[in-house]
Amino acid sequence: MGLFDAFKRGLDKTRKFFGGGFTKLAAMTGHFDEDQLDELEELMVRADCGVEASMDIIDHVKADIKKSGDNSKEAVLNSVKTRMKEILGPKSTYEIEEGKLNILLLVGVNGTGKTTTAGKLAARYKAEGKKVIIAAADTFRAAAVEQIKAWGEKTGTTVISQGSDGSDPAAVVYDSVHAALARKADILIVDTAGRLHNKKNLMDELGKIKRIIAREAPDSIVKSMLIIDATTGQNGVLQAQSFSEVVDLDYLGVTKLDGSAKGGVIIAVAYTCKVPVVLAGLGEGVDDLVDFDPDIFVESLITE
Ligand SMILES: Nc1nc2c(ncn2[C@@H]2O[C@H](COP(=O)(O)OP(=O)(O)O)[C@@H](O)[C@H]2O)c(=O)[nH]1
Ligand SMILES: [Mg+2]
Repeated sequence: MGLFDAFKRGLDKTRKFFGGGFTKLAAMTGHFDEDQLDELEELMVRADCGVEASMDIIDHVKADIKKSGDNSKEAVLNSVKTRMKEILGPKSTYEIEEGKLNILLLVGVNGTGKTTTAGKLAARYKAEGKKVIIAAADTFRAAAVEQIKAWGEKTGTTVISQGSDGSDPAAVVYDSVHAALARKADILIVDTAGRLHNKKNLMDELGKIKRIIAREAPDSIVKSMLIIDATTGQNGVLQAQSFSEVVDLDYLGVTKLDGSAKGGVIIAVAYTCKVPVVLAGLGEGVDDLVDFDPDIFVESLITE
């Protein structure tokens, strides 16, 4: 299945919501006057594109109409798409550097899909012939270590863990970094805990992990990726804001686009937080992970 079809299938619910509303609006008169543009803005807010981004998009649509005098459905669709693509920015991809140890820290609140994404990424890199190690650094929940171990078995990936009884995540990272160096791994994926009661706690924990990495593997390439659950809508935007205050985020990954009518949240996140979305989770299976592509996303979100 091509990327376009994968997105299209994954974004089915959002597209039906969006496309259905859009068609209904246009069907009234075949074009968009002031009232219908207001309704379009409301529709985008309801698809979780965020109030500010939706207003921005409609402002651009209005400016385009003023310039061209064309307020047909096609013209408005095109303006919306163009502005959405501008907001999302150019395509950006997480790529590992050859000949180095690449360390990817997956962060985010509980249940967003960090562990699942770690498993999917492990499978992806294994398929490319890379040496992959996973650090089971979520030591807060008993089930968490078992869950990541299951992904390790499924994908044939070594998982470094120390048990699930509140042992120190930083110690797991220490062991994992050494295992990765000894085995000349290409990538170490660190599955962290989401449940850290407050910002200071989170900052301390991630700070400690980063210091250990800098000390034990100074030549490694370290990146942080925040995982957001699309079904949580605007909550995801708040998470992106608060995590970017405490962690230097390099990338965003958005999961559960398949189960959500709130795929528009990607627009809201991109508008408020200047970190590129690089991964999209489109299901629970090992292959349900794609590199995010803004053009394809927008084209599959808004189709006639
Ligand atoms: N439908 C769907 N479910 C997902 C996706 N990613 C994760 N999940 C599910 O979301 C739940 C929480 O995922 P998990 O990886 O444990 O989240 P974590 O707490 O951040 O590690 C699990 O039931 C996953 O199977 C996705 O892209 N689509
Ligand atoms: Mg987890």
